[in-house]
Amino acid sequence: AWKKYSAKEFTTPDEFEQAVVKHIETTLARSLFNCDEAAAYSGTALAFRDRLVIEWNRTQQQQTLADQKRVYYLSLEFLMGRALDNAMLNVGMKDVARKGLSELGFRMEDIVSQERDAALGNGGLGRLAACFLDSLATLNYPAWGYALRYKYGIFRQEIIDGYQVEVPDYWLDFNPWEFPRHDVTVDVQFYGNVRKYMDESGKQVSVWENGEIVTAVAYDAPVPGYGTRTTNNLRLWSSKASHGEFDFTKFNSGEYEASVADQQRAETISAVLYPNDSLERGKELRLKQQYFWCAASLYDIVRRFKKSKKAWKDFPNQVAIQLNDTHPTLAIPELQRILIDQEGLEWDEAWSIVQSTFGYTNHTVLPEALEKWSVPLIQHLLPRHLQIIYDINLNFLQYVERNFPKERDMLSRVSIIEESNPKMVRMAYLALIGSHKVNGVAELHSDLIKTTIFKDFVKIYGPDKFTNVTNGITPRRWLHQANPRLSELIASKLGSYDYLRDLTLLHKIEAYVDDKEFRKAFQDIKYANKARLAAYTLEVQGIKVNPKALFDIQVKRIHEYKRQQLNIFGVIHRYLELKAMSPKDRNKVQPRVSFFGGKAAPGYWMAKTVIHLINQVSKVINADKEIGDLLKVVFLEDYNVSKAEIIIPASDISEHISTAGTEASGTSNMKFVLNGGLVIGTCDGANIEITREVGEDNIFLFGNLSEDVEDLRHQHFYGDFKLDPMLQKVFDTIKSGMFGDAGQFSALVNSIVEHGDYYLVSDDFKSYIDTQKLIDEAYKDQEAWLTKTITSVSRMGFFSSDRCIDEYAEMIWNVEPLTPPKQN
Ligand code: 26Q
Repeated sequence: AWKKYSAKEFTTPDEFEQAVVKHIETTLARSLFNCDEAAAYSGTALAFRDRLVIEWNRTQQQQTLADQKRVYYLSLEFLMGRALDNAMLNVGMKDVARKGLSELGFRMEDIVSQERDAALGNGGLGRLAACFLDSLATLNYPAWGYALRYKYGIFRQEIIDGYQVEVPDYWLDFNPWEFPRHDVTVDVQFYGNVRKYMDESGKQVSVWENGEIVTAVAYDAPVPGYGTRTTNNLRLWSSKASHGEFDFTKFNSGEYEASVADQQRAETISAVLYPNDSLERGKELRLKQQYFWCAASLYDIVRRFKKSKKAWKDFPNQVAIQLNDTHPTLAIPELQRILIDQEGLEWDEAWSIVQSTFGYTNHTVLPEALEKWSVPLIQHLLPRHLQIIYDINLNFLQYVERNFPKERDMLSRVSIIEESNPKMVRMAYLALIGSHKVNGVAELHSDLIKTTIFKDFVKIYGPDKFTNVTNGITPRRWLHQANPRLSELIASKLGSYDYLRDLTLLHKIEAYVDDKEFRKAFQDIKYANKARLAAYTLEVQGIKVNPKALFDIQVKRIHEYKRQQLNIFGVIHRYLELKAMSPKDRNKVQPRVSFFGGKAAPGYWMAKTVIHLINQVSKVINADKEIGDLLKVVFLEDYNVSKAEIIIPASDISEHISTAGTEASGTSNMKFVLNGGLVIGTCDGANIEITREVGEDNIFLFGNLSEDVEDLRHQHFYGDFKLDPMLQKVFDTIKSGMFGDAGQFSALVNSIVEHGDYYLVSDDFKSYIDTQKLIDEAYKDQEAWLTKTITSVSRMGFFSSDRCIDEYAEMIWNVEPLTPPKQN
């Protein structure tokens, strides 16, 4: 019999060093004589990987034997960031490694920062999926993530002459965290035709045939939980030609080039993450990605279920599949297809299994962001699925007709098929109809989907199909890792790090809000974090900022609805006011640094214009000797997860200023407050629940309310539009050419002045400026400010993604945790 392998685990710095050296010399076949930081990173990662893998295998085996319901989180995006720091935290040997590395002559921070981000996502939705994986493992839920193994993650952003330039992000050079499973493959079909025939029993059978086959290869990555042995799996699919390297028939007949071309076409499917770009919508390759990933994942899930030899009606008791937005909606017709075409179930039985299996999370109410695919494209790429979608729609519309016979015009409104030219498949409707629960991601957002985009469906299915799960963030990465000193301070008062597993325990630090020593320590930490960001800003942007100034930060994807333009117009207004002051008055002004960061989708011109304006304004203001440290403007290039870990702990105030009703939740708002920063924000998304938790006195809210937005937009078009006079001055300044050729910014200015100011920048401008003044005043009273921040941190327990995952488990998935055995 085989002996069970037991990794010789390091427990001392010495043993750790041995493990590192072993990996450098044998796994990497490198000499120790030129061991640089990259090699030290590799050795360290591999040493920790060894320890993860043992628990990973154990967890998978336990989950297989336990035979209980599992969660499958289908997301085209997982914005994981770096893995080593997280692995060290969860394995619990970071201090040992720190000592060992130091004996080898390295600083931990330098080694950790050698790792490239796994940037397989655009922004909030992708990072949410990553936080969820962390919480699922930490809470011992048997859960898998499924996504694509993009060769290129989200592009890297460079700023050249003030303009964004996109650079490809090839991240797979050295990735110790993934394990290729060349034996786990799925053949996925595209194109072809559907043949119908009667079988012996007289039953109609459909066969999808003559298609083109692409093979999906599984790559797995371990997802360790914090303070538990549970290590879940993230499975990424990579595409390759179905015949392997070459089609030998083609190769032998001299069509060498054709055979290589086939191979490249197949590999293109998983080549690149799509940026969230309206110009890229509707591209065939994106639809191919979606189906490729859904088909491979479902095949894998079904294969696992079939091993249990259970009856099909048990499928929803074994499997919960969560759809992260509409991107995986094709999983619905795909499961229906598997059940009726391949497993021979009747339509109704299959459909009830499908509906019980899926849950759908919506992340937007913006109509232009709702996914639609043209019927001809689906017909061409997935002919059988189109038939099934039509049958789903027919059944659904018949149901609606029976139950609402008097509301004939509702039928066209709720139809999955939009009767446009060409016809379009409305993916959100298909996702909703094929799921048993639909959730929004913050209270306001969940209310809004019921009264706007899904209004008719509330009538059809009743309100219980709809629910809210307010987003959350993992305190492991967003407090402990990003802000180790604050984490340590909190632990010193609470007596342990238990609060990292139960964030509601944070409320106990409110008792220290008047404790002199605690306050001093808290303030020192904030200052050190600001100094760290200042050093970073000098190093990479070449801009010197004073850490004593008020740090005002807005970092997120650049989008008109998020209103970075409101922020930069506010900065220009501030500059004009400073310039108009006497030197004596200027001396009383609160110095401020306005930080911006975020990527614009490559084809989103207005967003790119906003970036350009920020950089032009930054150039002018930062060079103004008269203004000096009173105002600095910084655009932080290439905002990503690992940069967020430096930026977020350094804020005094952060901006979450979307037009009310447009930001589904926001999650960085939670991260900033948890790290001792305050928020200026609109009554939108999770800002509202943050206010409920921290108290109105501890947040700076401004602007029009969501219920007034429609009327205001109407007035802009049919009343006369009156531009805010302060904003008028800002526009006059831009037009004067102060920030370079004004023509470059005319589209941005005109979107407000001429084209109806859809995002209400002018309506909210005064309220925004007034609130910024309040902030300047409040910041002058440093003691009162500190009290606000400490109080806020202590009240943020609700926003842990652990709470969020428990709500999904209870209300949507009906799954239980699987506790690992005590260490043997
Ligand atoms: C769609 C079609 C083609 C190509 C790309 C896309 C695409 C990609 C990404 C569409 C949307 C996204 C990402 C959306 C997103 O990040 N939404 C955010 O989700 C967060 C988590 O729930 C919320 O906090 C934010 O409010 C929401 O904007």
